[in-house]
Amino acid sequence: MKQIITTHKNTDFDGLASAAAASLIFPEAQVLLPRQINPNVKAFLSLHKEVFDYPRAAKQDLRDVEHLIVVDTNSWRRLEGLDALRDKKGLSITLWDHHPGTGDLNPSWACRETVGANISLMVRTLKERKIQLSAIQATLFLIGLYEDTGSLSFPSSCAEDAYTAGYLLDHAADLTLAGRFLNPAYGEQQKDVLFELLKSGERRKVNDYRVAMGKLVLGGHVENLAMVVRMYMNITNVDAAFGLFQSRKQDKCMVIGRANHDRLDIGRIMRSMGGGGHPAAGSAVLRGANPQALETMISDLIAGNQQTSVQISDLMSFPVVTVDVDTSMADAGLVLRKNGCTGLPVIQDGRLAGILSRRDFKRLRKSSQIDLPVKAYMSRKTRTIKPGESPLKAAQTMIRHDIGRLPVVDGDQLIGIVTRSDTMRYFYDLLPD
Ligand SMILES: [Mn+2]
Repeated sequence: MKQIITTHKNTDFDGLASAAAASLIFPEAQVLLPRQINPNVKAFLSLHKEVFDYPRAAKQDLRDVEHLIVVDTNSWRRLEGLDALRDKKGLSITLWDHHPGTGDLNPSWACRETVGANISLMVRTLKERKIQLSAIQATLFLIGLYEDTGSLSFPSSCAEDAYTAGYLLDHAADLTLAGRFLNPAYGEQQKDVLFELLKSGERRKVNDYRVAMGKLVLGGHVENLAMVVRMYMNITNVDAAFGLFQSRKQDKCMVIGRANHDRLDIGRIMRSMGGGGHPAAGSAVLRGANPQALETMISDLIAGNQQTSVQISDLMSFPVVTVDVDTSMADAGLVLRKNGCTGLPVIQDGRLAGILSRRDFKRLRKSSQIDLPVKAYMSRKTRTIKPGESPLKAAQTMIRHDIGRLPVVDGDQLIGIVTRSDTMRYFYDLLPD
């Protein structure tokens, strides 16, 4: 065995697909997989044993290895059973990796780019070398691509990932088969946990967030609990859901959180509890913790979450240009033009009485009507927003009612205005360049 291809522990479909692609580029090389492989990947391998029959790295004799090909990881720590190669003299390493950072593999040749899935980088090389794909290979590659990019919907996906999907579909990748492996099995165990969460869980309001929390004692290991918590969140239609799973045998409690709200950061809540995650998803494992106390802790962390997030008061413009109900349409028109805006709040006795927009001028029939007061043409059904609400809420309100601006009202005082472009600028500033 002179050449070896390998990928990271807890091998996912992107890792397996990339290893299979590397073996098309280096037909002489032997693919060695780690022992730890994700359950759905294991299921795929056992179904396709005739095509992808790869031994595990742990039991191999590595003395003759001269060339190591690594895909979908850039660090030794994530490889398995290859420690003997770490300090081997004259070993050349070839690397394809889509993770950020340079890692510690020190390759002699590398293709490193942060695309959504590593398989996109592999397919680029296969295309350059005009290597043909079978339908089974194309299907495996597509599963890897879709798993790592959330079927091209994750923010990390890029144009090349989408072109790769097109290329693989052109080579007869099978979407029915892909769908079966992409949707992890929802079995009896998951069903029991979900029903128990629905039955015993509680819904509560923390600040303005709707939160569902369920506690459960588990007899043994249950796979895919995170998927169950996501379903629990969707069914109860809340902003965030938490599952607190106590182990019957060990004195530990696993907390899994999922959120569906732009102002809740589950990752931060979990980090405060010694775990981790990103804004929409996270988990933590706590020893010797009482689930009752954990519930209170999560509520307190959500309550404390509010101050740091962006509110309407951070986006709105003020002071607001307004007109009085008795202002003539002619003067209001001048104010609109002078300020380059498309609508104005209308004030009566210091309070918001309506909104006048450019559209309202189309209802002027005779030229003499330009002298009529604004109150004859303004719209009185005004949607408003409170300064403490979120940019997402503002965007939803504007989209639902097809309006371009929302007066910001505190009590009965008009304190600012937020426009469609203010909220759009906020959302687009969140996107990486
Ligand atoms: Mn990957």
